[in-house]
Amino acid sequence: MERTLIIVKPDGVQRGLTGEIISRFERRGLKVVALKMLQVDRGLAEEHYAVHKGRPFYDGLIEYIVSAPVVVMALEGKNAVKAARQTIGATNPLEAAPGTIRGDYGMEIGRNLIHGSDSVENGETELALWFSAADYAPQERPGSEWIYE
Ligand code: D4T
Repeated sequence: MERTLIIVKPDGVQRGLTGEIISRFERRGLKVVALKMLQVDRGLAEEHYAVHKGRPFYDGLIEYIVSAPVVVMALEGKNAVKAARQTIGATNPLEAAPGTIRGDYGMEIGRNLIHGSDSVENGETELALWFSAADYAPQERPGSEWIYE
């Protein structure tokens, strides 16, 4: 089983889309194993987006992430990283397929509603940044044989 980090960004929370977003992952078969709401401080935002430092959109991206609370979660499942990225859609909502979260709810790259880890390795690093071991509530769920063969 893999884990991936998902952040419902400030626009997603303020637009009341948190429940809709979580339920899309749940209905697909991904399991929420950690979940919290927080106001992100600048240090955490800068660490999370360190790879983008120096790019023209970086300052705006940091301002956006610290502008209002986010909801952050760890999702678990087989190929969770790939499955979650597919459910999220392309980075630019105008290029995201209809049926994806960004394709259904987004209009601009700078308000793209949600973050999902882009590789297993980055997922592990990001999860360690946002959650500690005590935040996890791993569970066995009945019926997983109807999601995975
Ligand atoms: P995140 O990291 O938010 O899940 O987005 P992606 O993984 O899909 O895309 P990314 O890392 O390339 O970009 C991170 C974040 O920066 C914003 N962004 C990106 C932006 O505002 N303008 C841009 O030109 C790019 C490339 C959107 C997502």
